[in-house]
Amino acid sequence: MGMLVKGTWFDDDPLPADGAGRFVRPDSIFRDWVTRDGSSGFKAEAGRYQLVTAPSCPWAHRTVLMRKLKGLDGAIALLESDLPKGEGWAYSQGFDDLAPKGGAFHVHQVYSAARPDYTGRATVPVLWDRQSKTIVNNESSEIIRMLNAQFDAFGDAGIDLYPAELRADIDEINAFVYATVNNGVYRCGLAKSQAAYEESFEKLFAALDELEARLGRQRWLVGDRFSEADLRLFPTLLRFDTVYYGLFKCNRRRLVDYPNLWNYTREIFQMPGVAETVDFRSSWAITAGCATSTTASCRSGRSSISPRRTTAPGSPRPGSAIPRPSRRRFAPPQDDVSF
Ligand SMILES: N[C@@H](CCC(=O)N[C@@H](CS)C(=O)NCC(=O)O)C(=O)O
Repeated sequence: MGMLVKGTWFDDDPLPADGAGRFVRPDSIFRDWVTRDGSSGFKAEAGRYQLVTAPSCPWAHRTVLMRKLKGLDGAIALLESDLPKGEGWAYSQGFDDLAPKGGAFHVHQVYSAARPDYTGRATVPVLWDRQSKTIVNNESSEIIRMLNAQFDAFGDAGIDLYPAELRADIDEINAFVYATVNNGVYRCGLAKSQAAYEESFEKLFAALDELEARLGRQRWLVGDRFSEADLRLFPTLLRFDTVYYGLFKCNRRRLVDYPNLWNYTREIFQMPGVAETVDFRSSWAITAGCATSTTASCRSGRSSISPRRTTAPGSPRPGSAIPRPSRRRFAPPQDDVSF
């Protein structure tokens, strides 16, 4: 995947893991806030901020969804990766004085522009301040909170996906969904040991069973309305059968095998504006490290250990019967998978 070391791009980087082989997601580095009144140093203004994303990334998808649902298309510019990954996320165009170099613009240019000696991954999403030419924030859970509440002068102030009376419940379910599902699929796919994979696999499917039961009792995760909790679960469910079932070996059941979760995902997909934010083809191809977003010819992983997985899912169709693996299959993660 590659990373920046003191502002210079290196193609190789270690997959972060603990001693037991569990994938450990690095913390996001840029954690400033845009506020309505500008007291944070970053005032909410139309045209001032640039959101840099990639269509395959579920974390970036959250921010694109919130921007769309809040009607902020005209206020916050969006740059989505539209080229195969090279030095990380790549784009056919840059913005302002951040221009393509050698035929492509890369998100790592945003990081080194903000902090010339930056060491770390160049992840999306990024919220960039065009005025002070720096990154405000690169943590999706915080960017969506800002878009939800701080830009009401420029978007739909009638929509509040994190209302005060539901915050405690939203925070609680968010923490559960993040640990077991959002990040859980990555902990399956990027585990470096059989034990770490099995641990995350069991937690993931126990959580999906619990969410399935919950959605049998209520239409939305919290209260009786669509909230930030639903917005955060949706990008992972959307990619489950096409990406995580096969690529990350999350293969006990498909999403279509859970009637409530499947209907819930379809309902959100049909909400006005949501389908426009979805790109299934590049979600699979780019996550898998494919050479282009429109072909299925992937680079092979460099691991010398052969995957033992024998069953590949076809294109999932509701109610279709596909061969199930008789047991969970672990395979070392590909080294060019995005996380
Ligand atoms: N905690 C971050 C995680 C973002 C993240 O890890 N994004 C991945 C893509 S899904 C990324 O950009 N990885 C760097 C790469 O693939 O080159 C957030 O939620 O914003």
